[in-house]
Amino acid sequence: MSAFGASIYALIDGALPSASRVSPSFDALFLALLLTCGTVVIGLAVVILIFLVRYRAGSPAPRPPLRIPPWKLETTWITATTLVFLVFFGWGAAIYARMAEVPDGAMMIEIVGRQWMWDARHGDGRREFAELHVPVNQPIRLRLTSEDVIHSFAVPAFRLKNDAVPGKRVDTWFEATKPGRYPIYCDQYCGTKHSEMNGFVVVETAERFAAWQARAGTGSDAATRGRALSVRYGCAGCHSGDTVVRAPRLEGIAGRPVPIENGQIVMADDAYLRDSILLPNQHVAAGYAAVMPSYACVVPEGDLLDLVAYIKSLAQEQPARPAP
Ligand code: HEC
Ligand SMILES: [Cu+2]
Repeated sequence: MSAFGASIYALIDGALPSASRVSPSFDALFLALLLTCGTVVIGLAVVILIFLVRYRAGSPAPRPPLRIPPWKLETTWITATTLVFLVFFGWGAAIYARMAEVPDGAMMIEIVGRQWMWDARHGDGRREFAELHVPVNQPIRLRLTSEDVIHSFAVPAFRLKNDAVPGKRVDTWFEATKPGRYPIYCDQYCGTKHSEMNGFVVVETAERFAAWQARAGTGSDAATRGRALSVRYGCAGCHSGDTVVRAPRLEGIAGRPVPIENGQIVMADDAYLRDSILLPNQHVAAGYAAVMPSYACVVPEGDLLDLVAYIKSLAQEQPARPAP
């Protein structure tokens, strides 16, 4: 690269660094589209200008009749442009597929969008607000959701942008390739302080990330918070066994098959636990009355993650479920 080319590149990289595994291929496509469209726009403008002057009314330029049949001309340009755009379509689809497929072994981080902050929860229960520490060269699976309205988690340096939708969990991923601090934005207008819903992804080397983990402590982990919440929301009142209401014990159900009302057996995975809290009448546990209230508009998304973590932490305990 020439010195001039290198400095142009440095300027662009300074304004918008390219710091993820997919960003070079994303940028190559973007540049190719820009060059193709730019060439067409400038080429057309030049031709229009030349024709304007050369064939102005009363100019002596010769105007011979067309020698090729018009249908040939039309078929040629329609075929040529279609082919060019099909190439871009295929190229874009290949990159999209790569961006949509989370690689195996990715580290899972849950992101909850909320008016107006980003709340990140690491696998070990650590929580961060408006900052997200990740190790370099490690694929990260982000599970996005929202507590209130639609937000969009965007990190331009990673060419990453994905909506966080209430009631849905959407997976996306990135792999940072350069240590540094990269801005996070909310890219979906979400109310008064939308423009302040920012943060930073802090990409660190493996050693510095480990040091950060040690410094940040384990904090109060998700399961501990969930235990406190299960008292606050009154779950324990029904589910702790020694109560008037007959409710199944929650020990030892997570990750195991559980019988439900219509004789079916379902796997008590994250989605089942979640649905049991939000839509308890969807799968009623076999042998129990459908008396559990729905917590759909009561438990915010962040608390739901903690409650599910708490029930999962009871997975190893003896199933204390009385025979129905
Ligand atoms: C009024 C009593 C009551 C309260 C309060 C209550 N539950 Fe339940 N829960 C039940 C009953 C009864 C069932 C079994 C019937 C059903 O599946 O709807 C149940 C089922 C469940 C299940 C499915 C268990 C299985 O074996 O399939 C889960 C998980 C659960 N509750 C979690 C919670 C959480 C978390 C809370 C608090 C946010 C909560 N419950 C609050 C009564 C209650
Ligand atoms: Cu937002």
